[in-house]
Order: sequence, then structure tokens, then C-alpha cells
Amino acid sequence: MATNISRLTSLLLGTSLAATMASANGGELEKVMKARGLTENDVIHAAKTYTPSGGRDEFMIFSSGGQSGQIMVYGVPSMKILKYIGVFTPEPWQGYGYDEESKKVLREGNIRGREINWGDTHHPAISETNGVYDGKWLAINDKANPRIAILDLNDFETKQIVVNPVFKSDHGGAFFTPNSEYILEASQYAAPFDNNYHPIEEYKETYRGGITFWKFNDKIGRINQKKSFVLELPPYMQDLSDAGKGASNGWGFTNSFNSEMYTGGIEVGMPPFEAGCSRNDTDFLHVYNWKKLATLTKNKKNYKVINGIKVIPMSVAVANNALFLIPEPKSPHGVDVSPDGEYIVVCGKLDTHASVYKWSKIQKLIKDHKYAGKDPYGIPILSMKDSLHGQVELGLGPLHNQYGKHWKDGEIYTSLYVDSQIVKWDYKHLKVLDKVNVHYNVGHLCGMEGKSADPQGKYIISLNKLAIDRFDPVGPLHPQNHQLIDISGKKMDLLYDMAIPLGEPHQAVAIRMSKLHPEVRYKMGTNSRTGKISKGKTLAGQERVVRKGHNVTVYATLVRSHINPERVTVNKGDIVTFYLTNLERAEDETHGFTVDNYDVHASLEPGKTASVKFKADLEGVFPYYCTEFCSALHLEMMGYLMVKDPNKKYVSAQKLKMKTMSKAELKAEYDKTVAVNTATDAVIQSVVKFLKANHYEKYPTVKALVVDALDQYGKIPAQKKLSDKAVKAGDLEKAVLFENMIWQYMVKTADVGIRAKNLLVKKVATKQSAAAAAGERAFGEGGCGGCHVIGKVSSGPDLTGVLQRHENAEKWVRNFILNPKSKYHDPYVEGMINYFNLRMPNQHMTKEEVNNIVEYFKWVDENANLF
Ligand code: RUQ
Ligand code: CUA
Repeated sequence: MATNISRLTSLLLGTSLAATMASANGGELEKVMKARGLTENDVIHAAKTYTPSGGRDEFMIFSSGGQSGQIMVYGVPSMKILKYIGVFTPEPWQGYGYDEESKKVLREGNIRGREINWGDTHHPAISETNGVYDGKWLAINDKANPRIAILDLNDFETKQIVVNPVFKSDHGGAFFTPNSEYILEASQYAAPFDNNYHPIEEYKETYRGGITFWKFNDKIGRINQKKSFVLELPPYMQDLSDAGKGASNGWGFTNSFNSEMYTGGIEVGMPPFEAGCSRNDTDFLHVYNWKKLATLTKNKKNYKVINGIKVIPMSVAVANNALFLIPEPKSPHGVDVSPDGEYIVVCGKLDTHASVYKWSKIQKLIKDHKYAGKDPYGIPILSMKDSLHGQVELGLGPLHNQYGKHWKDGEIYTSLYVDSQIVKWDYKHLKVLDKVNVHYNVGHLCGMEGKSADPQGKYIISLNKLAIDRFDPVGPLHPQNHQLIDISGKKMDLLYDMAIPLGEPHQAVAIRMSKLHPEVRYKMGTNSRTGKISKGKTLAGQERVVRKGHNVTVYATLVRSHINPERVTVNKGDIVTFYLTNLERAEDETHGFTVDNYDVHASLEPGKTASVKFKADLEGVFPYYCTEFCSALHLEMMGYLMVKDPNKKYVSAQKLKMKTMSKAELKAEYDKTVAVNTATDAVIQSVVKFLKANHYEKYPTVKALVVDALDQYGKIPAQKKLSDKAVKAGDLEKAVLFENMIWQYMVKTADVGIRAKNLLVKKVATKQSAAAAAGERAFGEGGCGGCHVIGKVSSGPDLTGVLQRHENAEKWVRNFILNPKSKYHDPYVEGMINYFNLRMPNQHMTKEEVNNIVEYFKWVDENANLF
């Protein structure tokens, strides 16, 4: 084992470093491996995925959330889940579906007047510029209720939902064209385009498939429904699609799986649907020219309008050379265009081969009008043989494809559903290169930008449909399993299993983190769902309650740690709207808002304005409060909504008079409060002096905090005026309350000010060595900070200068940490024990940790002037 470990550490760290580490960690790694039953390979896999506290990932993954109707966001290689985004389903944390602004988005998804509160999300897609992901927008489809949603990657919120007015289901969406001109959405289960009843016997005549081309405005990130259109297709059960790019830019490709047009009918004694729809050896790959189709919509005679959308009949598309069919092996699933648009790879569930079509061959057949025949609807069929580059036997149940970094040499990866494998192969030279087993049935696989014009290689994620026994049991409904595979070497290497606790993801897309630049705050008063300034924007001092008949509108602000106003009284039956503006500028200073029992909730990130609206139909007293633990005084961030019945007489309960304080007692309290405030202010002034002396304004993150702190501080004079006024009027009771409010503002100022100071210290201090940084971590995690605060006497002595205090100090300190007891009778330590009434406990640190802590102390001493 020992040799294994040194081999492993040398592998991981290079030999010289490894030698240091092996001696430094005292065999710790070996101990852990033994105790946890880990192999050398396990530890290498851990090292490839482990991301230390505060570390960042290289890629961000947007995974469909399946039946949850949401999107899931996680990092690679750490596989840390970062967010679930509400899309077709209400999501309470984000207030999605519980505040008015987001409800509006969700309700855009109503179908024929019916509210729909779930979705079956399948295929997320990132917007593209020249076929490369630009990191701006994300689109995803809902298969169950044919809809497309648009998310803004600036704030990771859903901004738009559009309903397909003619489809009754969709699957082959969403797919961006190379410059995000359109988003493709293919139907799945053929159905009549109108909303009427049509008997199944008329399937071939009245049921239809189709592709919808959603016109996308990539400047504002919205679909323009008026400029969108549909291409009518035979009822072949269209499936996955892909937009051409490069050589095939302007064209689109869509699979189908029921060219038999079989309709089943178990209940009338017919063989089931699945038997009839895989009878033919081949189905049809649909090939269409979307650029041509788009120009056709300019002329009224080329389309009909059904349910408000333009529909181009197949006959028109055929007459304009814009629609063709090519046979493909039966029951195909994925169709994936190569990064240069030259090859189109189709995989069929019921065929062990991948079929590689060549665009130049297809184009030639189209140009020469060389057709192998026509389908029953008159659509020209191109010869499969003449359009194929070739076929490769991959294994059982090939489904989806992703391209690797060396795609120019033919590198491609395909999921094998039945074999439960990922196969790496060469689509140009038509040979299999490597296979890796996954657990269990894999559906999609996700490469790093693996379907863009610029695949990054490095990893593949296997999106497994079943987890079976991979995780600890949680009842009959199991999580799904995403497995991370390292593809940077010659052989694929399975690194990590991640349980997915949120529906069945279908496709996921990956993008380099470096391409995303999300905001940390909104422009003050923004309605995040529209991006415009909300009409309910309220600044400090503008808080008010406006009544118009039965409508009561509350313009409220939230800032650490109060909601203004704090009391709102309305009549039973009033329609109440709260506009809420979070006045904070500090990063991650989010407040939440709810009124108990009224089923409303809003998440208010810095600068956001959102509103909640309800009918106050219950009489009573309802606390409202901030739902995010936003500061030390978060629990105090509350107010009352009081709903009274205008037809009732209320008898006053103010009989029970509380004992009040004497004048002398009040004066004493007032003086004490003022004294505390003066002392607190002195601390603030010293922090401010430090910040100014060290040029805080040069560091944007520090500056943001200081601005925030000064903002709080700036509220004090107004309170002071009120306090003085109360003193003059002889109302000391009130004056004490205002003085207390001053103290609250001071605490908030100090809270942020000290955060700024600590951050600034890090910026201006000398650079920490790796050991000193590890020492600081050990100091924090080892619990030393419980008694010792650097630069301050707290429940233990200040440790700045500790290395100057003793003879042979480094050794002294080391021994003291490792064995405190041995020095309890040292006169200095004894003195300290008596003074603090505490003894230094043994924190059971390793020698290495203690060495690092000493390095940290050296760094502290170097920078002693800063603490
Ligand atoms: S699906 S497992 Cu994309 Cu809906 Cu293939
Ligand atoms: Cu704001 Cu809690």
C-alpha cells in the first residue's frame, strides 16, 4: 500500500513534491484510503473532480429537469448543483409563480385559456453566433404542452413562454439556427392542426406533423410570434432535429419514427402502436431549407393561417424545392450535424448502426433533381445509398451523438441505450475507437459545447435513464444518474456519479464558464421579468400606501433589516398589492417577502422590484416578513397586515395599562443609549480611517461594500434630528427608540464596514504563501478563532506578535498547540489562564497544520500594521 500511495502522489504531484507531501502528511492519505476502502483509481478520480472550498468550475451545465418543468444548473468537473430555475413550473424560492411579474410569464403558457403548471422539459439550447455558443440566451421545450421558454443568462430567469398554436405535442426542440435567427421546434405525436375532433380513421388525411420556426430577436432575447411560421409535414411522428451550420447553414434536419402511419388500437384488437410503427426497415429523415421557407412567408399565397400562425402547406414547400425526405434506419432518434455542417449523423434505436450522411452528396442530388421516388404526399425522396458517407456498427440502441475536440479527425461519441455504453468512434474513417460502460441505460450524452461549431472535448456526461442500485435507497422512485467521463486520454475514464433528484433530464448543454457574465445586482427598481423599470419602483422616503376604492397599493422598500412600512391596515375584501423594492447594492443581499396565509412570495435580489397581489378576504392579523436570513437582525425584518371587517364594531382592549418608567429611569436609559452610540461611532470612525488610508476605492468589491456601509451610515442624522426633537418635547421614551434606531444603523454600518476592512486587508497585505494560506484555513477550521481574533483581545490573547513574545518562539508556539497542557504551569501561560479564566485546549491538530499555522502567524506579523 505504501508504495501505491507514493506512486499515486508522484502521479498527482510530480516526484519531488510527492516526496515532501508523503513525509508531511504522515501517511494521512493512506489512512483515509484504508478506512474508506478506496483504491488508487478512486483517489485519482476524486482528485480530478474535487474542487476545494471557494474553487470554481471550468464548465457550466444546463440540464433539462424533465417532469419537474425546470432547468437544473451544475458545474463540471465538480458536479456541484448550483441552481434549479423555475421554467414551466412555479418555483417558490425564486418567487416564480408567486409574485405578479413572474406569474405573468408563467401565464403566457396558458393553453386555450387553461392554466398549466407543469412541463416535460427535454432539450435546452444555448443561443449561437456563427454556430458557437454566445452565452446570452437559453431556450427549452415542453413536450407535454407544446411550448418553448426563453431564459436570460444574465440573471438566469425565465423571461418568455410561447405556446405552439397548432401542435398538440413537441419533442424536436429547442434548436437554434447558427446565428440564432430561429428556434426549431418539431412536433412529435401527429394530431390535427385545428382544435376540432377528427376520428383516428382519418389519420392520414387530417393528422399532421410539422416544424415550427420561431423567429428569435437575439438583441432582446424574445421570440416574435408574428414573424414565426410552421411547415406542415406528414403524420410521420417527427422526432429530434438539428439546424445545419457551415456548409449546411440555412437547412434543417428532422427524424421521424412512424413512416408507416400506424395508429395502433389495442382496445379494438389491433396490435399495439409499437408493433406497427417499426414495420418498415426505414423511416424518413426530413431535409428542409428554412431560409427559403422564411422568404415564402412574405407572400400570402404561400401560406394559410391556422390558430393565428402562418402554416406553409407541404405542397408549397415541395414546389419551391424546400422539402425532401431521405430514408434512414428505422426508429431513429438523434440527428446531429457536425461542427462544420458537412456530416449528419443519425442513430436509430432499433438499428445497431450509425448512419453518416454527407451534405455535399445530398446537395448534389437536390441540385440535379435526382429523386428515388415520392412519398404519398408528393414529397421527393432522395436515395439513401447515394446520400450516405457510410455506416458503422456501434452496438445496441445507439441514440445521441456529441462531437469531440478533434472532430476534424472524426472524433465523435454516441450513447448506446441497450448496451449501457458510451462509444467513441470516427465518423470520417468509419471505425470504433473505444467503449466505456455506464450504469445504466444512457439516453442523451452531453459533451462540452459538443454540438456547437467549436467542441471543447475534455468531458462527456452520460445522462442515464435509470440509477437502480447506484445510490442509497430513497423508496421506489429512484433518482436519475449523471456520470462524468474524462475523455482527455486515449481511453475514456468514468469519474463520478451524480444523483439527480429532480425528474428525468433528457438533454443537457455545456458552456465554458468564461463565456458567462451574469449580473450580481439589478438597476434600482427593475422588473426582472421585463428588464424595464417597474412602475412600482420605490426609493427610500417614497414608501406609501395608496387607496383607491377597494384597491390598496403599498409601495414598500426592504433594506437590512426592516420593511417599510411596518403596518398596513385594510378592509376585508380589499384588493391588496405590495410593490417591493430591495434597496441594497451589496452582492447576495437578497430579501424575501411573504404575507402569512395569503400564498404569495417574492424573492428580491439587490435592486429588484417585484409585487404580490391578493384579495384580503380573511379577517385578522397577518405577519409579513423577510424570508431570507439576510443579517443578524433578519428575524426583526417584519410587519403586520391587519384586515378588519368594515361592518363590525371592535371594542377597545386598551384597558390593561402597563406600568411605565419613571422620568429618572428614562433619563438614565437615554444617557446609556447615547453613550453606547458614541462608543460605537468611534469604532466606525477607526474602520473608516483605515479604509481611506488604504485606498479602498481602488478595489471594486471593497468599494461596493463601503458604499453600502456609508449608505446605512447616512441614515443616522435624520434619526438624530428626530431623537433631539423628542428630547425637546420631553418625550424621552420616543427619544430612546430613535437612539436605538441609530444604534441599529451603526451596527449595520459596522457589519459591512468590517467585511470591507477584512477584504481590504487581503488586498493590501503581502501575498500569502501556500503554507500560510493553509495555516489560515486550519486556524479557522480548527476552531482557534473561537477564542483568538487577530488584532484584538477577545476571549483569548491577541496573536499578532505572538512570534516575538517568546524565546525560540516558533518552536514554543508549535509545542503549545500540539500539547497545551505541558505549558499550563509556565508563568506566562498561567497568567493568561487566570486573566481569561480559560485554558488553551488541545485541538488535536496535525504537525503539518501546526507548521502552517506558524507560517500564517509570520504573515500576520508581516502585516501587523493592518490589523
Ligand atoms: S430524448 S433519450 Cu432527446 Cu427527449 Cu433522447
Ligand atoms: Cu431581509 Cu431577512
